[in-house]
Amino acid sequence: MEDNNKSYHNGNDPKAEQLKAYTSNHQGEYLNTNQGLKINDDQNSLKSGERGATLLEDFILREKITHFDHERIPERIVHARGSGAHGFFELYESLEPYTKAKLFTDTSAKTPVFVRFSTVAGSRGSTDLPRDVRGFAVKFYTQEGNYDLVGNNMPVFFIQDALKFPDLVHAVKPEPHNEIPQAASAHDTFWDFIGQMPESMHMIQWLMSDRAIPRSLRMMEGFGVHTFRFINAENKASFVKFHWKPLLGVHSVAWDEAQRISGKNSDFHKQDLWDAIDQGQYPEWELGVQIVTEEEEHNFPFDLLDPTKIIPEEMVPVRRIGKMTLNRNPDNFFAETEQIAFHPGHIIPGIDFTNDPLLQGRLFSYTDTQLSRLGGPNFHEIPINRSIPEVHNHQRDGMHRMQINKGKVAYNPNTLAGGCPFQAKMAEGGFHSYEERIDAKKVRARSRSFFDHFSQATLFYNSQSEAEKRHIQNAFSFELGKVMVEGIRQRIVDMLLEVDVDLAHIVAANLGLLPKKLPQPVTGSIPADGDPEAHHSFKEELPVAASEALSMQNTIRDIRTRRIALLAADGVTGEALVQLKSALVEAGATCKVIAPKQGFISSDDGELVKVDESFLITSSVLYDAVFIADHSNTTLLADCKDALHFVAEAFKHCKAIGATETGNSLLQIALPQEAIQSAGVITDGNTGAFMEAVAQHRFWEREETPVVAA
Ligand code: HDD
Repeated sequence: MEDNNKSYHNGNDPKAEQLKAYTSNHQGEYLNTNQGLKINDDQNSLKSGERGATLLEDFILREKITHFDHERIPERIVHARGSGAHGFFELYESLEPYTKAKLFTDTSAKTPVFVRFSTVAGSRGSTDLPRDVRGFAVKFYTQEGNYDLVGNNMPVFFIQDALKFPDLVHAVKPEPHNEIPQAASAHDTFWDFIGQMPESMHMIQWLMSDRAIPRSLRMMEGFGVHTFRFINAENKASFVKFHWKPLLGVHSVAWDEAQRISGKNSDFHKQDLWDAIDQGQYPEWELGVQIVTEEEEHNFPFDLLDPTKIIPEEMVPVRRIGKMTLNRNPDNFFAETEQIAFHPGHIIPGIDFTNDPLLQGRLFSYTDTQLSRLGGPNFHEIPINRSIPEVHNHQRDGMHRMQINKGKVAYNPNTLAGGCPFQAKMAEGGFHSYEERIDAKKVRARSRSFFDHFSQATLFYNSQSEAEKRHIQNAFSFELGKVMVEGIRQRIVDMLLEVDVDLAHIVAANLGLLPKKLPQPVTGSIPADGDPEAHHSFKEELPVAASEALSMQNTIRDIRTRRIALLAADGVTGEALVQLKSALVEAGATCKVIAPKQGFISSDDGELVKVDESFLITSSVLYDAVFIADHSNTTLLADCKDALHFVAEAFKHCKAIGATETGNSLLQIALPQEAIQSAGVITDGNTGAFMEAVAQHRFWEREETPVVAA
């Protein structure tokens, strides 16, 4: 029997090895048809005479056009727009007391992964920066088969039951009569649905927070969302929630900036991920778990099976058990990122499901969708989807079958093939569903323990910094401002009253409304059986008033991989520019020289300095910080309207700005005095202080400083 284990060690990447057999490179090869026939003219079709009609006989033309005509497959019904990368996962410590999954017990294995990040609502060709949830789907190619952790960058979900998923998606997608708006939740149907769905209020807080506009895919958290089960070798179960913690911290852009990025480079995140990996700045996340024993299941003032709830980290700490590194870009977007098929039902021994009704519905949906998206039941044979263990079963035939199964036996049990392939006992790695005791009536109902729709929404809001709260208020005001039907706006504002009174009043004031008390929810604890209020929401007292982990204010701050714009023109001080660049690059940042024109500028010492981008083709929103390089003569840059706009806009988006004494003349024109003196604006050319400011990410308090952005 094959040993799937050994190739995981000694730095080998069994998935990369497997994919090699399917990759091809045209270098030095002749052009030929799909039948292998060499082609000697790929410029002209076969005609009756040079000016004549094209002949049906031209099989080369027909083959090429036919293939082209069928190049597209349906995009994903949700999460259509995505970016992917290869990498690996390494375990810090064995979790043997909780799970028998080798992925989480074998600390010497390096498990290959493929990760696909996505937006949810937009089409495949939409922008990377809508206000939206981001998908965070990881396929682990383990020794025991594929394990998919198909999560999001937010730890909760809009709805509690999968039966509502098509309604949610129909509500958020462009409206069906006119297909407007693309990749946006700011429209009537979404908020109409949310207004009828108080269970969504916690998720809505996350969606209106800056988490919905990440600075980079590399700077967002990931969550498995549901509570899953770990099963150990003794078949004992515990509950587990999964977290991905980015080692560069969790950071977001400003909403005004997000909208501008969408215009300047709608592939901003895709490009950022690609470039980081290409330049060897490998994105990294630690995998964390919150483990709850079966005995502790009911110790919480919420239900572990309810996907609209987190377990606050103060109640169950996140234990960091390993690290994922993304170190290889795909060779081909379609073959890998587009054709990868995730499914929360792809699990391995040692991991199992819970009865979370959202998860239960997902277990049906994912395979089903691949059947139409990837065209049949053999999508597991597409190279990116293949497991490392070779597949041996009697599933046969179907569209696009690749495997050539030998012999005449396609059934089990059999004697003609010696009983092969054999069933594996548990001790041999066979999967065995957890024997959960179930003794219940068959009912179409929801547990009353799912009815607290507001307390965690309040917890989230209370945990935010002042700036984050302001962004949430503005996000609600923006989204509801785009809603045409006033009754829908009013309903949401009324619901917000149950989350936070100030929030409701601020948003209402921005919309010219007054929030009104809803008849529900009732405040108190879980209603008793037979209580007429039982189907209504209630609000539970939580033992935690605010949770540090929920605010991005408390995250890691790091200059590494930050993009710095160095504004320069003829007369730039060559020596100073070289020194500045090398200090920034040394610290792990990326620098680009931006000047009025592409090509070269000449420095004060007569040397030519290469320009990376002109103002025409770039924008401050594509950078984290800006430094006005030292010049012997500043008039050239200070006269440049684009340079002034660049600096004013960077200020507006609260970014670090640096300048030497000569750069100050530009600052004086671009910014009011109050702005020049504010935090994160370095006017004395101090490189260390500038780098410190870049690492801070943003100076949100500056949002209060008025600046007339060009
Ligand atoms: Fe889903 C795709 C995450 C609920 C049905 N989902 C999809 C992807 C992610 C998630 C990251 C993209 C995977 C990829 O990159 O290919 N979905 C979630 C999370 C959920 C969730 C975190 C709640 C906790 N999803 C959910 C429900 C259903 C679906 C309740 C249906 C009942 N999701 C799908 C789908 C998709 C999908 C229609 C579209 C494309 C695909 O599966 O492969 O089946």
